[in-house]
Amino acid sequence: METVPEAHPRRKSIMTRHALVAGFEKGLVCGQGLIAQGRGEAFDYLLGEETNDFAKDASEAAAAMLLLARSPVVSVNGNMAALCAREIVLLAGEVGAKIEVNLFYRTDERVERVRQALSEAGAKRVLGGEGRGEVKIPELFSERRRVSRKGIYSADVVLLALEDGDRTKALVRMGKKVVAVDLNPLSATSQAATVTVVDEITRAIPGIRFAAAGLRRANRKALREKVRAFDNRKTLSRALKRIGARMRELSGELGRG
Ligand code: PTJ
Repeated sequence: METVPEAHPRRKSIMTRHALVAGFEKGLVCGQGLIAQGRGEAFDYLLGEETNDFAKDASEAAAAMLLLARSPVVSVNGNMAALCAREIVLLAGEVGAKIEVNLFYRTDERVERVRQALSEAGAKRVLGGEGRGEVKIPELFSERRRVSRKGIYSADVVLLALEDGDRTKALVRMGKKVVAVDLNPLSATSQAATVTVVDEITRAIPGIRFAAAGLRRANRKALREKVRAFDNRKTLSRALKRIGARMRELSGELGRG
């Protein structure tokens, strides 16, 4: 893999691209996943390429929700596995969640690659792609409808990222709570989720884990209060306001030139 000088101003972003392209070459990431990352980068740029306060607040609510859950599941796709497999395993361990592979562009081979990446990152058990153990989510027509009976199907809280929106809506209709990580506050996923962490996935997953570690000693009443006080509409509105403020900031800089 090409190296990027330590001092390069866009090093982090370039390294992330390298990780995705390497994942693509290994058959982990699909071609469309590379396009999805490009859209994410554009929003990340507008959001200042940092974890904003609204994302920190959402991570706290997400952590509380996962800790309160009876059967939490982290749903993993190709991009997530290529960018943060190890962090996903650590988060699942912190909140006692199962890990399940669920792909939009599903092939048996790619399910296997994602399972393998998660196992190599330390996952003891990975659900998804088990054939007879799978069931279909009602009213969902993409390949994402095939889920594990012991995982997403029976979960009460599902954490997902880089989604197309339909599945989030279907999961919410099934009575589940959905924690979504999505850099686009306007996406159907962001709008339909119970808690949306508007942040880049490689920052968001460790962010939720740190929040969960900080809440480990909190009692259930305090966790419930944290979840109750959270308002996803307001969070998305704060994200949009941040984009607006940053546009004004950047256009002011141009105006001074
Ligand atoms: O399940 P797979 O592996 O077959 O891949 C499915 C993809 C990712 C191709 C599919 O779900 C897709 O097309 O997603 P979309 O509709 O492009 O949505 C991706 C969303 O994630 C967009 O709102 C992006 O802004 C956002 N996004 C992209 N990259 C990141 C991100 N959010 C957080 N971190 C990122 N790195």
